[in-house]
This record gives sequence, C-alpha cells and structure tokens, in this order.
Amino acid sequence: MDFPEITGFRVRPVVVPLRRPLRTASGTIPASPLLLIEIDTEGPVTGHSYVFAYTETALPPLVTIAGRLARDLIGQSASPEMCLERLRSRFRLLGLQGLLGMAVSGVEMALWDALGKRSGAGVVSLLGGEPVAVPAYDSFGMVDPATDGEELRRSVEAGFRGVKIKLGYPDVEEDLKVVRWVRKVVGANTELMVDYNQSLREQEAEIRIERLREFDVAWVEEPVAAEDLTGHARVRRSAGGRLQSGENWWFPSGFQTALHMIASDFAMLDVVKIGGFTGWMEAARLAQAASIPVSSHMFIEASAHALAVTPTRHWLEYLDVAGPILRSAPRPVDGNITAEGPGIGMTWDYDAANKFAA
Ligand code: SMN
Ligand code: MG
Repeated sequence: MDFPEITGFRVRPVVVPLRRPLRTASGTIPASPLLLIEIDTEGPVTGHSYVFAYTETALPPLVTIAGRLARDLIGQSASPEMCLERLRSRFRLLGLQGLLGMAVSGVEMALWDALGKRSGAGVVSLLGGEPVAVPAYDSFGMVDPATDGEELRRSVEAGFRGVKIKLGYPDVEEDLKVVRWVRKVVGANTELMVDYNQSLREQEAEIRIERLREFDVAWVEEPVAAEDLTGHARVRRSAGGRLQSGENWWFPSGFQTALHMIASDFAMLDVVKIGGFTGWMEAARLAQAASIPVSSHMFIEASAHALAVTPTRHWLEYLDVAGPILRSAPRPVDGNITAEGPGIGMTWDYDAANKFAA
C-alpha cells in the first residue's frame, strides 16, 4: 500500500454524559472522559479515534502526552504499523503502558481510520476481512432492583442475547440477591455475565463464584486484581471454565504473559490497551492458537472491525461511552453490531464535542 504523509494532529478532551452512569465495585464513572484524536493526512483526509480516560483526573495529562506526539508524527508516513513501531522504539525506555500507551494506540487507530476513508473502505476490509454481525451484550454497571428493571427488560426486548452486570457488593448475599433478581428479569434464555472489577481477594472470590453456580452465568470477570495473574489462574479453577479477563492486559505481550499463566478461560481485549488494530491482530492470532474466545471491551465502533477478523470471536461489549459526540455510528440490530465504514465508521458531532469540551 502507498501511504500518505501525516500533515496535522489535534487532540481534544471532552466529558460526555453517560446514559447509565457506570457504578463498579472499584468506583463509579459518572460521565465519560474521552480524548478525541484527529490526524490529517495528505489528500487531505482526516482520521478520527477516541480514547477513554476512565477518570477526569487523567484527561489533562493525557492531553499533554498525546499532544506532544505531534512532533513524532507530522511529516511521517501514515502507515499504522510503522508508526506504532516507531513510537515503540522512541519510547522504549519509558515503556508504553499507561496514558502514553493509550495515546499511541489512539494514534494508530486514527491512522487506520484515515486510510479507510482515503480508499472508501472499512478498516475491516483493510485488515483482510469483511463486516460480520457480531453478537453484542448490553453492559450495565451495578444495578438497582428498585430502578433498573425497565432498562434491563428493554435490553432483552431490543434483541440483546446477553447482559452484563457488575457485582462486588460488600456482602455476598447482596451479590446473590441482585443476580437472582436480574436472572428473573432477563429470563433463562439471556446470557448473564458478571463483572467484579478486581474487587475481591482470592479466597472470597472462590466462595462467591461457588455460590453463583446455580445462576448459570456465562462468565465471571476480573474477580481479583487484574495484574494478579497467579490469583486469576487459581480462581479460574473454581470458575468452571468461565473466567473472563483481559481489559487490563497491555499490548500483545501482556496477553502472552496471561496465556503463559493460564490466567483466563476467555479474553476480553481493549483495543486501546492492546495496541490499536495492529496489537489486536497480533493478540487475535495468539488467541486462535490457544483456542481462546475473544470478546471486546468498550469501543463499540472499532471493536466491530477488530472482532470481524478475529477467528475465535465471542461477544462485543455494547457499552456506549461516546454516543453523544458521534453523528453516525453502528447501532445494534437484533442484538448484533456490524462494522461500518469508511474507516472505523464514525464521524464527530462537532457541536456536541464543543458543548462537552473539558
Ligand atoms: C469497565 C468498563 C468501563 C469502565 C470501567 C469498567 C468494565 C467493563 O470493567 O468490563 O465494562
Ligand atoms: Mg470489565
């Protein structure tokens, strides 16, 4: 492929309202702090991506770090793989985990978006695949039986064949009460995933997972600290082959380490932490070789492309953290999400982006 030159680079921080504030056992996310990335390439064609900062505290440093990448990008070839390699080598001493890694992945994704737009193709086609309908589950935070029944029912009626809730209440009995209620609301034919967001100690995790058995959950996600791969590996044995983890694995090497440790039955890749599409493709090959089902973490639009070229694809997480600033983006149809082009298939609503500027 003939790559254009990078001619411009901008970042803009926004804090976007969430339709459902995200309550987890490790903290609540009231609104969505995002860094929007725009890269101009010869043509001119502009590529877009966004990075989720988890907390508003991280937005200003993310703006600074990402903004400084301009000097490493402008005038360079827009090849995503070469760009990733160049930045990896440029920051070898610092390392790519954390905010810098997120910024670098965001750049990589915006380049794919620009290349797709340049040729009128979706990223999925540039990656050698074609769009497929990927089953999506609707992702909730900690739910409240007093207020969230209607919303859960609406998910099932909308066609979602799976829903995820967050657990990790102070008392196991409360976990069970909520799961029993959700199971009743969504019915036996809806897959039910549960996410502890790293909130438990190993022994407590084993006790709680054992008690969850009667509810036939599709997976138990991040029961213990994400970096505690030994703990995950031990807890995995009590999870009956249904341990989910991966949203905090950094770059393919992080996934490879987790594979060595046999830390998870399933893999949930975060396209921003795994190194953009380039990192995802490498991880997808590792998952294929190890027969590990791969799901996505947030980033609905980009993940729809990445999962379409993932041989062991499993579920797409429907967690919309950017909806209000997107003018167009793929919507769920019969509980599936299909990648759209050109590029990643999303365009900013600049009025909304200005309104939610942080
Ligand atoms: C999650 C997503 C977004 C922010 C915090 C936590 C999560 C998930 O663990 O799996 O959706
Ligand atoms: Mg999770």
